[in-house]
Amino acid sequence: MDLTQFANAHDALAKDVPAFKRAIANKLMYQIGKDPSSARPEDWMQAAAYAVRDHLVGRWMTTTRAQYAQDVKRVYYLSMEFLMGRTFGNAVLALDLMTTLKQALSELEVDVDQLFDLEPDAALGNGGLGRLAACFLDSMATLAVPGFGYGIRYDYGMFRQIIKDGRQVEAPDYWLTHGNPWEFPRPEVTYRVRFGGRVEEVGTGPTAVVRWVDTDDVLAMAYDSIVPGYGTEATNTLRLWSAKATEEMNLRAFNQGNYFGAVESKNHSENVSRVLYPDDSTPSGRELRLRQEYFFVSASVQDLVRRYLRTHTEFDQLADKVSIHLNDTHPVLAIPELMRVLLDEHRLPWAKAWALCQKVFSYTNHTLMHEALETWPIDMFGRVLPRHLRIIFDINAHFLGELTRTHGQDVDLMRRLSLIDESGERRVRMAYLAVVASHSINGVSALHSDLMQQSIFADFARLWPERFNNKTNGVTPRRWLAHANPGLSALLDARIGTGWRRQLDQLQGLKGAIELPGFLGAFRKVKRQNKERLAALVQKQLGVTLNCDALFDVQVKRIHEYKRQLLNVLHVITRYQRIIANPDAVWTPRVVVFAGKAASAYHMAKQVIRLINDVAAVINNDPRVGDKLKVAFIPNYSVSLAEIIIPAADLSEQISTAGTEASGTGNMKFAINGAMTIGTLDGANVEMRDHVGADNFFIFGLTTPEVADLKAGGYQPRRYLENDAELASVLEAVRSGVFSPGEPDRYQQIFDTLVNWGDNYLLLADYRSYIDTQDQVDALYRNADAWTRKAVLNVAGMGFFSADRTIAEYAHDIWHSTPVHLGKTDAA
Ligand code: 4GP
Repeated sequence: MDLTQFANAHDALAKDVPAFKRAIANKLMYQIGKDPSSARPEDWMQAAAYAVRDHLVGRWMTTTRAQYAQDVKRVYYLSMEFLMGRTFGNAVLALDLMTTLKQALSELEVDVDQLFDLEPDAALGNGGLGRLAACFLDSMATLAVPGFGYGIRYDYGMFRQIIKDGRQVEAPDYWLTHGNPWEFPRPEVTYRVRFGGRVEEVGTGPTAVVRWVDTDDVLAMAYDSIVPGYGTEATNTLRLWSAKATEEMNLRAFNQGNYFGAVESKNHSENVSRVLYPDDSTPSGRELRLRQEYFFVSASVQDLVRRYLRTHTEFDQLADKVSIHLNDTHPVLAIPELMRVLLDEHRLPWAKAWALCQKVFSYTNHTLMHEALETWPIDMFGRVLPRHLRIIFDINAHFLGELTRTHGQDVDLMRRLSLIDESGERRVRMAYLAVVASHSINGVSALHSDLMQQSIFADFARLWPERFNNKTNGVTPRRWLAHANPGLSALLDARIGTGWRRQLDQLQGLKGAIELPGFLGAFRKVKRQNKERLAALVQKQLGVTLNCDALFDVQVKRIHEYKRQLLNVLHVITRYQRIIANPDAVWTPRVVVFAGKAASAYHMAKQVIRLINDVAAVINNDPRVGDKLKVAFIPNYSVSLAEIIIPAADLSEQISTAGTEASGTGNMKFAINGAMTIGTLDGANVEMRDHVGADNFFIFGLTTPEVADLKAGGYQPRRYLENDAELASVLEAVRSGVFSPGEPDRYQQIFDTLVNWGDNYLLLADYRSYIDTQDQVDALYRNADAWTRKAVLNVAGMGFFSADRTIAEYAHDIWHSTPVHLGKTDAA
């Protein structure tokens, strides 16, 4: 069948409002089974989603066929997290269907914006790492890089955050209640994933066979969703695995008579894909997490090997046809799993299997936080994955043997580099396994890539300098500008054309627009409308009225000590005390917005949330303050909330202690939406400043080497308090219960952490510089044109931070993959 013609005919219908209307009504009746007269908005949403999805399917099949026909190299992006957010609006954008859809729905008397808001976020990720994976999928499709995302279809995504009496309460996020119209269940694509059991060796010497027996198995079933490219027919696939009990398990359930008990064990085996760990920096250390990791990489490796063998009989070309990218250490078990498949199932000799692995795998590190570097106790590992433990021991023996040949018997070096940490309870070092097996190891900003080579991987970087490289992160301009900020997009289209969606460098063109009459005013008007949109949300959710003339100062991200939301709070309190001391002075009104989730077991982060809410309650209700200062903590931060908050920001807070934030990507989203940044020289802030110009960036605080020097010299936070009366007064307010009058010692621990227990993240050291810089922010904001000019220059300078640029670098330098050709329908 000529798929292209069929798909093109279908696409032509997309612009045909009556046909589209019929399609939606058909879906409503025949797929959802609802009478239009009694359909709820949710039903319309699903019907419209199916009608839109149909238009992606032709592209999907065309792309898949082309990939097979050209026998292209495929890139498999393995990630525990894909923080996709909503799919609907993005699909409509990719298909350029908005006008048709709106018209069709309005003729059916349905409001399209309301429909978009009904879609639950696919919150299958915690924060930066998971959202980066989602941006990368978008860019891979847009660049026609043949890519597959592989991950877990968690039943419960990131928890829903409720703020109760100022405190974070976690509620489950069952995002699949109404079904997911964007996914295709594939019961026929199911793999057996084995756990436990034991390893037996049959025979000796080269013909010996290793068998993994008496295992406890679970099935991994595929659910596919289409990842549309923008301005191209190319699409990719996100394949997520869901656990199902095996047939034996089901039969046992039936035969044993103990139906409930048996169903319980079935449930137990299916638990492996039940819930995302709400933790972005500390491995839970729990066995279930290890099982989750193995579950999804095993299914993915089996699947990609099967796909390779559909068109090849030998493994010789594996590395020419397959790249497997490890998004942090969570998928590193893919290495021993591929070894197992090659050795045990396909009987390849060790050397050949290992050489293939080293060509196939590449690895990205996303954090230097020590507690986030996964290691697994040998005992537990051996119990859950006995075969893989043997393989890892063998990899280690080969590696250390080679090291001895090249470096002599350096026992200390071997101890430092071994894949097994022998310093206490023996543990497998997953990051080291990734480094030893991968041909490329990259960090996510220039600074982070350097630090990674100087700290956690220093010995390896000396051993194999050629493997280490940097790939500075980026974000997709489709979701984060075209979709999230229609006002600014329209202004850009009018001034520099529409090409920026695929060529973000074209934002440079804005520099010429600055002096055009009316441009700065038009830019401000867009910002103002975005602020009104956010203010309406805050009014509705928190009952707090925001003054849209105020400077909107925003910090949204995971709550973590290193990200220093607490430093921001210290500034808020400083400002509050100044206003009270001098209410009639000229104030630049501010609205300070926070949002973000704390890991459920992270006590200090939760205390920070509580403090923010307590401070907000006092300030927002103090009549002496009025509109001069308002504080809002918006609950349940998510991708879709970010799409509203970020375009409304005037000021973006990127204030982590220098040397701790690997890159940041929120920082980029704010700047392309015309916010100025106040930040430290950390992560990608450094490169952003270079690109937008130091004059257009508020940098403060210690640099990474200064942080190291201060710590080495014996940092004494109390000194800063003693030398700064304003800081002392702010800390005293926190300590003495000004914001928690009902429980005056509620924040004693926060005070102690900063003053008496070492202030690990150097808030007190950076306080004065931060406050002084905030004063400069105020001064600039009072000059509307000067501010707007700089904000525009931020947008103009952000072209480099498109995820398209990042993915082009990965494709060229790491994956050596080329785009699939789809013929003449493809945009240039
Ligand atoms: C994050 C980093 O903290 C952030 O700086 C970076 O931008 C992001 O990865 C993407 O590279 N790390 C995580 C994590 O989210 O779980 O380690």
